[in-house]
Amino acid sequence: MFGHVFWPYAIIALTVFGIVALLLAFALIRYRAGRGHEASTKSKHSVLEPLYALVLVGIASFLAVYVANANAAERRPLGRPQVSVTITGFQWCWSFSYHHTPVTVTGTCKNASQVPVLVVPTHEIVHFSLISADVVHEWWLPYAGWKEEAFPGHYNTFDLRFTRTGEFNGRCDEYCGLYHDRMDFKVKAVSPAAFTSWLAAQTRRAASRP
Ligand SMILES: [Cu+2]
Repeated sequence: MFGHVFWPYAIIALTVFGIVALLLAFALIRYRAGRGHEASTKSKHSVLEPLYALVLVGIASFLAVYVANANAAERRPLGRPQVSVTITGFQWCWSFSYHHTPVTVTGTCKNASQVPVLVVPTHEIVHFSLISADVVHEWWLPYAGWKEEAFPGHYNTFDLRFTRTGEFNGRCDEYCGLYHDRMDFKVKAVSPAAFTSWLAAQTRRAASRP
């Protein structure tokens, strides 16, 4: 995840803050008004000021490249996916369609029992394509540390691998209208064998539907 980005940022921020605070304290004490001191009439320092700007550009560029790299690493596909799911956000719930099957799970989100459950296998690569049917939503699964915008007319894709079984709560994290607050979902990670039999049962159910 992005955890490793925190410390370089924190160290640089604290160092810059420390230097600025020390310089400020030094200037306040050393140059405070007193007998024999005349206020300076200089409006700029032609060597130091460009130097500040250069240091600032240097630090900002380093951080920008560093974060862009971390982001690219995070988004790198994990490999050939075993399961692919299209997630569609709509006002105000979600639907999950499993590729190469007739299985689609759609919730209404009208109450806690109608929240859709996305079943996934553990230890396998699950590929997601995320889209919206109307306005911008955001698929947020805190357990996986993943938050992704759902745009109308454009697929955002990402891979996740769930390392343990369990049920994890997720929700829409982009204000999307009246019932945005109801737009929850659950991810249920089960063993690959349990996933296969779940998918087979759902496929049979979908096939027997008139
Ligand atoms: Cu939403």
